[in-house]
Amino acid sequence: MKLGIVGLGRSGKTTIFNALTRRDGESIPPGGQLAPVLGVVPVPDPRVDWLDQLYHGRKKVNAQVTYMDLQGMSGGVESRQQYMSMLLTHMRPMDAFMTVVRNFTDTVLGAPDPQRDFRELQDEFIIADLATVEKRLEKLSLEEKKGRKVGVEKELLEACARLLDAEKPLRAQLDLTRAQELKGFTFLSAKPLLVIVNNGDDDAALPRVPFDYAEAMVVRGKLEMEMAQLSEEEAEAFRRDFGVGESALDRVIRSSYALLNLVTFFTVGEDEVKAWTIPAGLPAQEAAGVIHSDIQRGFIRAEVVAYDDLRAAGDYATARKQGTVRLEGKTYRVKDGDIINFRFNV
Ligand SMILES: Nc1nc2c(ncn2[C@@H]2O[C@H](COP(=O)(O)OP(=O)(O)O)[C@@H](O)[C@H]2O)c(=O)[nH]1
Ligand SMILES: [Mg+2]
Repeated sequence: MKLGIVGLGRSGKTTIFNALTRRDGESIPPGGQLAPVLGVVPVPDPRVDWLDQLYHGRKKVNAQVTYMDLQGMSGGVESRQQYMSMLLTHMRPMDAFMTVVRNFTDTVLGAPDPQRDFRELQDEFIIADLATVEKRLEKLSLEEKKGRKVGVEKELLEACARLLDAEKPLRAQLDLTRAQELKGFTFLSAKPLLVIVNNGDDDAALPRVPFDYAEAMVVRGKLEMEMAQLSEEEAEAFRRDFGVGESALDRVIRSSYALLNLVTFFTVGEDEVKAWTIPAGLPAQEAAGVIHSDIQRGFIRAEVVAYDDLRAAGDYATARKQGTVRLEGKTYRVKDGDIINFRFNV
């Protein structure tokens, strides 16, 4: 899963990136240009830990999340134009965006207004998409004049334009951009959006303002970054003192899975216990393809046991005796927590 961290200058993007990826400082590329910085973190999952204990001696491979931040203007406010053009270039391949909005008083920018900042960024995405749509529509009407049939794509794009003209993100009507004819576009305002409200150190409340067509959660960025630098025990004490429950990393990842409608399944191989991330409802044969195209092509059956059933049984042999290990076919929809042994033939 790839999450792009976006937001206005000094909203705390780099601070939150550092908290999530346990880094300190900012990467300053030569020439003072903005550059994408990637951080890869394992998805914390107690189920992988338990499986790892059951099958000890094997390698434990958690699912991974990649975060992207644009860095290079430490402490300064990036020029809006430069930032947006970098964002368009680098953020398009991301699965979803995390928009950081400032909700603390800044020494340079003053009092916060999270709703205004959110709206401003949302508008940038809407304007960028509108430009894409209009350019394509112009091209299509030229082709139409030459006699090509452009009907469905044109209608869909016109519907997009109406939505965007009304200052609504394409997320507001997802079936539009999911249509086959529009698959080739990567519209920014169609990507799922998690709003990270970056609060000051002593405020844990979510501001009571609407963030249209997005999910919102509070992260105390500076506090979390400081915590991420501590040892496990120190962080525990710190969390208690500040009334912080789960770490931001855990909460952000969980919200992102929910937002993107993702689930995790597990495989136990000869040498490793591994977690895989897939869209909810994916058929078993396609889930197999996430591991290897050979397994998808030569798919015969999936031997499946639910994590909770295996956990209750204690081990695989007992689960089998209890009848909770099942054989499933190609179209079985993989569920969160399934432990799967694919049988295939190539
Ligand atoms: N008080 C406070 N300051 C923060 C918080 N998060 C970031 N800052 C400060 O705001 C400034 C900009 O943060 P930075 O992460 O560089 O923002 P970016 O431009 O969005 O990457 C820095 O001086 C941070 O120390 C926070 O949660 N609380
Ligand atoms: Mg930054």
